[in-house]
Amino acid sequence: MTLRIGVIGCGMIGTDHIKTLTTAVSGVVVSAVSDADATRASRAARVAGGARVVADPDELIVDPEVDAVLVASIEETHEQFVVACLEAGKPVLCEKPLAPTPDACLRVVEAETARGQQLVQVGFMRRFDPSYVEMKQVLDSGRIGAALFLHCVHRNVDYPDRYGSEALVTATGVHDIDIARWLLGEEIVAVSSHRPRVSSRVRAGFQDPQFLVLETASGALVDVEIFVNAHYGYDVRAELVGELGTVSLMPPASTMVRIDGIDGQPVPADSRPRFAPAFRNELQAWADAAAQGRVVGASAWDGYAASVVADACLRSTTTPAAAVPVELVRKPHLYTTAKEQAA
Ligand code: ISE
Repeated sequence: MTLRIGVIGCGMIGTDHIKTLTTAVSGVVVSAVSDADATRASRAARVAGGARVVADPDELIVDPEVDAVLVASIEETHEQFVVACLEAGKPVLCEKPLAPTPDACLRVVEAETARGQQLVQVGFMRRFDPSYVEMKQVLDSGRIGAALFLHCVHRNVDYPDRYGSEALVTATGVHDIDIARWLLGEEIVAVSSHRPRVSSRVRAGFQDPQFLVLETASGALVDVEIFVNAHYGYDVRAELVGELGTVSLMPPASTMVRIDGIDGQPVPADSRPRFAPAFRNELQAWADAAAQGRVVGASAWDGYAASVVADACLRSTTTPAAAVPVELVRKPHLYTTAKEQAA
């Protein structure tokens, strides 16, 4: 059976997903697209090889020729579209963040819990990146012992003007928050957020860089440098330090350039080349699971938990040097693992 996918939001990431679904994912077709901008929607429909343009996203969700929905519109619209997908009983992959606030994320969790069936996957694509997957395998194998530290670096070349300083945490650092929870397999219980000297290259009033310290339930520490006007390239790094050894990410590179006395690897300009395998694997895994009525990857609960941690980081900037506790609601049974149920 071919899974017919409807895509809401045809900006950079939505169109990139359409291209990947159309050229590199098996068993799917993008059957319908929708965007507030009709020109963008038509362009995306052509990328899909001739998808139907549906002007009203709510109509796309209930369209009988749409089996599953990918939401890549602006984050303020995510809750509304994801809840509509739940009401229509359709699997949905929602770009990160699940919604702009913890309360909005919790409403999605509650809507899904009330339905009693998981349909929501959140687009935390790093969970499908081969280098992070290997890092988790090394940790889970026990070879480096228990995790003590996770050091993360998240640098962008530049940043859209529409984003304020909070977005460094809620839209960018949220990837590192999710990957820390996933890699270490536990919740973050306290955070502190630091606002160091601002780069002189950024617009007035914009806080870049920022630095987060997250503490896990077992006491491991995660630090995250977020710097979104790093100019030289898109650079994501991580080193996991265990009791017996460490494991670091090796960003994919296919060439080594030697010129003018320098030996080096090119650095990509944004996340698309760096995480191309992750996006492809994520979309394939989502489509395969959706076709079987399952959800893989980050759940609505994960989207909610990441948002609560991000929100605590934002609150911590108003109380410098004091750790702010992270308080989650009780995890619904729907999201608990067999290990958690046995405990
Ligand atoms: C951006 O907000 C994203 O969502 C991308 O996935 C991420 O890789 C990038 O660094 C963020 O700034």
